[in-house]
Amino acid sequence: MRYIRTTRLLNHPTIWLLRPCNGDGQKAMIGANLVRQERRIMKTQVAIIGAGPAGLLLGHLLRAEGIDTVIVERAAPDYVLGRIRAGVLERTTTDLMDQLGLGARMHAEGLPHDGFHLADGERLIRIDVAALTGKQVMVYGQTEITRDLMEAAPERGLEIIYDAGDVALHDVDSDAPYLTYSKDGTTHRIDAQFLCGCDGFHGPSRKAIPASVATAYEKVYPFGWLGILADVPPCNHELIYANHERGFALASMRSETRSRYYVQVALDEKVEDWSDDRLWDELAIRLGPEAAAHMVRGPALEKSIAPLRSFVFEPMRHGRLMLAGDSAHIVPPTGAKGLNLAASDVHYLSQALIGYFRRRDADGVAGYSAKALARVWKAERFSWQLTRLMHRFPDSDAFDRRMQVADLDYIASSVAAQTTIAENYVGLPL
Ligand code: RFL
Ligand code: PHB
Repeated sequence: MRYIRTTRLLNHPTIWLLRPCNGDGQKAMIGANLVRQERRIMKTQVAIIGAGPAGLLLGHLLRAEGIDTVIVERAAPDYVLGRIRAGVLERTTTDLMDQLGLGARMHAEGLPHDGFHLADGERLIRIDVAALTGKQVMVYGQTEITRDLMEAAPERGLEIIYDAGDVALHDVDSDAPYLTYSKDGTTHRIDAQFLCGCDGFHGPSRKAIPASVATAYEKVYPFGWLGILADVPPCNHELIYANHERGFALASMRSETRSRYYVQVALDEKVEDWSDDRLWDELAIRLGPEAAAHMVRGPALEKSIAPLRSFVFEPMRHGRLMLAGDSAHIVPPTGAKGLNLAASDVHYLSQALIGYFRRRDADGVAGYSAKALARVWKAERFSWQLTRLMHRFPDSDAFDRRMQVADLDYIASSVAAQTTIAENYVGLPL
C-alpha cells in the first residue's frame, strides 16, 4: 500500500495523517472497513517506547536540545502514576532534574538524607553518607518524579501518546527503523532515526534484539519484598535496613507523614494472608525495639509483593535501537539503584544522541552500550552484595549466617568498609 499525505495535524511539523490511496493517488476512503484501515504515519528523530522515568527523562533531555521526540506508552497516565516504586534518588538523578529545570518541587518537598542505618538485630550501624562522600541522597518518590516529568511535557513540546496498544519495533538494524502501535481502532506508524526502548522489563524492545547477538545474565532470588505504604510518620528520620533472623525488613518513607516499609517474604506468600496487623507486628520484630517504639501503625494505602531479581542484557544497543533502564537490567531493590540506573543510562544515551544530531558524531551512539554497562555492572554488584548481606536465604546454613554477622561486624568497625558502602549508595560518578 502507498500513502498520500492528506492532513497536517496539530501544526506539528512531523505529524501527518495519511490515508490509503489507489494507484492514481485518488483517495480510497469508502466505507467503514477502509476507514478502520486508515494509518497515521508520523516522522520523528527519536521514538521512545515507554513513559516511565527512563523514557520521560530521555524525552525531556532530547527536547531541551531541540531534537524531535515522541514517546509511546502502553498505559494511561493515571496507571503510570499509580505505581509505587522507588523512593531514594542519587545525586546524579537529582542533578538531571535540576539540569532540566524541573527540580523545584523535588527540592521543596523531597527529604535530603545524610545517611542510613544497617541493623543486625542488636545494634544500628549508621552509614554517614554525607560525611564519607560529601553528598546526600534525596528521598522523593518515583511517583512524584514521574508526575513532574509528565506535567512538564506539553509545555516543552514533548509528545506522549498514552494507551498505545500492540507496540512493535521494525527494521531496528536498518537506517530506517520504525514502530507501529494501535490506538482507537487505527494502526499507527512512527518512522524515526532511532528507537529507544525504555519499556521496562516486560516491554517489547529488548525482544527486538536477536538472541544470536545478545547475552542475558540473570539471578532470581528465592524471596520477594512485601511493601506497605501508610499515612503515618516514619519510625526514624533515616532509612533502616534490618537483617533479622526472621528475614530482612526496611523502614523507608515518602515524606514526614507517609511511610514505606518492606519485609522479606517467601515467593509463595500471598498479600491476602498479610493483614495490616500481622505486617506491623512483623515489622516491629524485625526492625528491633528502638524502631518499634517509634513506629506508628495505620491502614495500608497500598500493599504488594515484588519478586527480587538481578538481570543484565548485553548489548544495550543493536543497530538503531538503544535500551535504557529496566528494559536492559534489573537490580534487587536493596541498594535503591533501579531508577537511578535508568537515569544514568539516559544521561549517556542523551549525550550520544545529542552528539549525533548536533555534531553528526556517531561515536557516542557506537559506544553507548559499553559505557552504560560499565556503570550497570557496578550497581549490580553493589545491589547483589547488599542483598546477600541483609537477607535470609532459605538454603543458607550456620556458616553463611556467621559470614553475615562477621561482615556486619566489620562494617560497624571499619571506616573503609562504610566508605565503600556510602560511595556506592550515593551513586558512583558518571
Ligand atoms: P518502568 O518504570 O518499568 O517504565 C517502563 C514504562 O514502559 C511502559 N511499557 C510499554 N509502553 C509501550 N508499549 C509496551 N508494550 C510497553 N510495555 C511497558 C510501561 O507501562 C512503563 O510506563 O521502567 P524504567 O523507566 O526503566 O524505570 C525503572 C524504575 O521504574 C525501576 O528501576 C525502579 O522502580 C526500581 N526501584 C527502585 N529504584 C531506585 O532507584 N530506588 C529505589 O528506592 C527503588 N525502590 C524499586 C524500588 C522497584 C520496586 N519494585 C516494585 C520493582 C522498590 C520496589 C518495590
Ligand atoms: C522505598 O522507599 O521504596 C525504598 C527505599 C530504599 C530501597 C528500596 C525501596 O533500597
